[in-house]
Amino acid sequence: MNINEILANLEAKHPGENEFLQAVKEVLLCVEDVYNQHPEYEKARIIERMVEPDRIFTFRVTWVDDKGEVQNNIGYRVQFNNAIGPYKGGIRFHASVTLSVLKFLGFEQTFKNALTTLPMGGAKGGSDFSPRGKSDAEIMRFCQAFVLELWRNLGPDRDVPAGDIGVGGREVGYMYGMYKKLARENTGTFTGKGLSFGGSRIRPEATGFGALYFVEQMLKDLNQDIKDKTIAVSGFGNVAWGAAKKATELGGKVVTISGPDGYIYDPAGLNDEKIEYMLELRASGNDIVAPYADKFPGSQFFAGKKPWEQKVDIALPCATQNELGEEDAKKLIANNVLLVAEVSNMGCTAEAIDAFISSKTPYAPGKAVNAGGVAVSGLEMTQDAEHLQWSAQKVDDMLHEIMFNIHEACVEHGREEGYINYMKGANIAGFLKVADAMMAQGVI
Ligand code: 2IT
Repeated sequence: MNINEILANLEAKHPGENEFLQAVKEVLLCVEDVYNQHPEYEKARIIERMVEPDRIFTFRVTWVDDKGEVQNNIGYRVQFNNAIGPYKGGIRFHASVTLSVLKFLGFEQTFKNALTTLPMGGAKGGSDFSPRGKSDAEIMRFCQAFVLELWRNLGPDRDVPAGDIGVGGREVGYMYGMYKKLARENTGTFTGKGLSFGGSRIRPEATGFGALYFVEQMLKDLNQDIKDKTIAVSGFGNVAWGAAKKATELGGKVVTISGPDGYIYDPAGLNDEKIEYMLELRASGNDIVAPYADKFPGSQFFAGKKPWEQKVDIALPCATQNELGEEDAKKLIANNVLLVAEVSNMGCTAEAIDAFISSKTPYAPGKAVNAGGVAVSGLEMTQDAEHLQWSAQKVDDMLHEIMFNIHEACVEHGREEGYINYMKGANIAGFLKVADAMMAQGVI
């Protein structure tokens, strides 16, 4: 079957799963030529096997809120592919979570994890539970109810969850606590844990830090560096925080952050105090950035708008999927943006990516740029397995090396006449590794 037939079949089988179909289409169009050069892949139906998750768990999560009312949510874990290693990927708690979203994330995770060079398969999970406005006790009860249902399918060599949108250190702590109580073992099994119980140094920073190490390499490809470059960051969560922190440390000037309510433009650029304030905004649980403008004079809040309308050198989507559309891309291109590096998963729509590529604007996809997060999760698994905790320096050095290697793989497979197509490079490199591992393990 050719790629178009496979896509048509998938669409017929999973109608309306738009995010999932979008993620699959991007990968398949990138790998089409390589796939056609390998008739053995077609014979083994590798792509048809790769685009269907190994299994999906769907379950009801029932919990009691602070008023004593019974609440119901839906929980999921999509174990997508374990050809390379145990299932690995985050848990997302957000009102927008659907099976389509988690399938797209699990699919992306499979290739991302392959790119890290570490032995990890791909998975994703979550719930439509919204942490917005919930008390700490409600969050804890929800996390416990979620794990009570899921725990038998997890394990240090089976499936290792972590955080994602709406799931940070606090939630991982509550989920791991419940897991440990039920499993009667202390073997890791979640990453992003606290430092006093098996967590890794640099894990909270890793997604953002790794993204900036990747951006440094992209700038090198352009014979540029980050000093004094203006940078638009979207979001204000863990990923945006880490990206802003490292970008600022390296001499870049981060001039925006954003939330569901709009964005902040701060022409003076973020500094340590403002970056710390991002954590406060997040801890408030209100999911808004507007208060920043009251706290820091000289900055401005634009209600209901996205940061991409500002003229900047570098754009770093750090919030969520499809947060940067075609019109946003056109504005960035008209403002001569130097490069766009997706730190959120599938942050750009397919139309936005087409606009970047056709204007030869360097664009790198989330599965390469944000892989530092899961890479340090992989290092956390290693530390747990050897019952040791490494220094921040050691973890950061390994993160550097991993991001350097991911960039090299993207360039190796994505070099075109006068342009590096990082998207194509990332997808081909990830695909080949997963495909070869599947081929070697027979028809299973
Ligand atoms: O999208 C991602 O790579 C994550 N949310 C992190 C996954 C992980 O297992 O650390």
